Amino acid sequence: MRKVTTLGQFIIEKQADFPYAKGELSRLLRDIGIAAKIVNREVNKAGLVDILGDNGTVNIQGEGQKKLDVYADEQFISALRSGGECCVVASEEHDDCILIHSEISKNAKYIVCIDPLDGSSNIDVNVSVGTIFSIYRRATTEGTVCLDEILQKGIYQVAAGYVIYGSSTMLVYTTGKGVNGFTLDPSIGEFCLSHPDMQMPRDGVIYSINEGNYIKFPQGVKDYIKYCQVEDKATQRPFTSRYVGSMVADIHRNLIKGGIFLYPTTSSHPQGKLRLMYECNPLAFIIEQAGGRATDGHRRILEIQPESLHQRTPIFIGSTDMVEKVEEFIRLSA
Ligand code: AHM
Ligand code: MG
Repeated sequence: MRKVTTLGQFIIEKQADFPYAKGELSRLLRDIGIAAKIVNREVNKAGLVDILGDNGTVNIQGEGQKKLDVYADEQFISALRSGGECCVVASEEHDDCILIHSEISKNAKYIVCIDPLDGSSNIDVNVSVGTIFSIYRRATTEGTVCLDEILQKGIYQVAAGYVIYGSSTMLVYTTGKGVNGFTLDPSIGEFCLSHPDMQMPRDGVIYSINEGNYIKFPQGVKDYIKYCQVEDKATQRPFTSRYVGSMVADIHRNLIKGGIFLYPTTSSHPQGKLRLMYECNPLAFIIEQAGGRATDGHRRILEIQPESLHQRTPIFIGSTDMVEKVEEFIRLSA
C-alpha cells in the first residue's frame, strides 16, 4: 500500500527548509489547514441552508445562520488568533487590518492576508469556491505592527496557498520551494499529499476570461482573444475557453492542464477587479513556483509595490508562453 502523507506530517518534514524557522510557520500553516476543514464542512452543507434555516433565521442550536463568506472570515481569523503565530490579518471582508492582541501572540511575527471565500457568488449554485492566503514575516516583533509592514511586495511572501472547495477539496501551497497539493480525505478528515511538486505546463490551449466584457477590454487584450479564436493547426488553435468565475478554480484547472487566466483592466474597472494583496500575489507566487508566469501586462505581479490593502491590479497568469504572448499583443497595441 502507498504511504499516505498528511498535510501536518508534510509541514513538519519540510520545516528544516527554513533556516530561521522555529516551527511558527509550520504551526501557522497547520492552523490554516484546520480552519479550511471547518469551512469545507459548511460549504458542503450550503445547499441545505433552505432546509436548515436561511440568513436571519435561527438554526437548531439557536445560533443565527451566517452568510458563508462571513463565516469563513470568522473561522480563519479565529484560527489565526488562537494559534498565536500571527500578529495581524488583512482580509477581503474588512476595510482595515485586524491586529491580534493576546498574551500568546505578543511575539508573533507573521502577517496574513486572506480572501476567506473567493468566488462567493458561486455558492448559491453549487459551483467551486476557494480560500486564498498569503503570509509575510515581520522584521521585528517590537511595537505594534504598522501598515507599511503589511504593504510588502509579493516577492517577500514566505508562504502562500489556496483551498479549492470543489468536487473534492484541495489545499495547495508553497513556501518558495515548489508547490504541493493535498486532497481532503473526508473519511479520515485529513488533507493528504496527492499532487507532489506540481509543475505548470509551459504552454496550453485553455484561456479563461469573462468574455462578456469584451467591448470594455484594452485593444491588446481584444487582439489576444481574437488570436486565441483563429484556426491554426500548428499552435492547436482555436483554443478552448473555460471560465468558472471563481479565480481559484480557474487557476487550479489551468495549473494542472496548462492555460492562461486573464482579468485585465476594463472601462468599468480601470484598475482591474482583482485584489493584489490577497488574490493576485498569493496565486502569482504559486504559479511562478510551479514554473508559470504572472504579470499585470507589463510588470511581474510580485514586484508591484502595494500602496493600500485592497488595491486592485489587472492580472495575466498561467503558462509562461501564453502569458508572454498576451504581453506581446499588449506591447504591440501601445
Ligand atoms: P469576489 O472576491 O467578490 O468573490 O470576486 C472575485 C472573483 C474571482 O474569483 C473571479 O475570477 C472574478 O471575481 C470573477 O469576476 P467577473 O464576474 O467580473 O468575471
Ligand atoms: Mg475575492
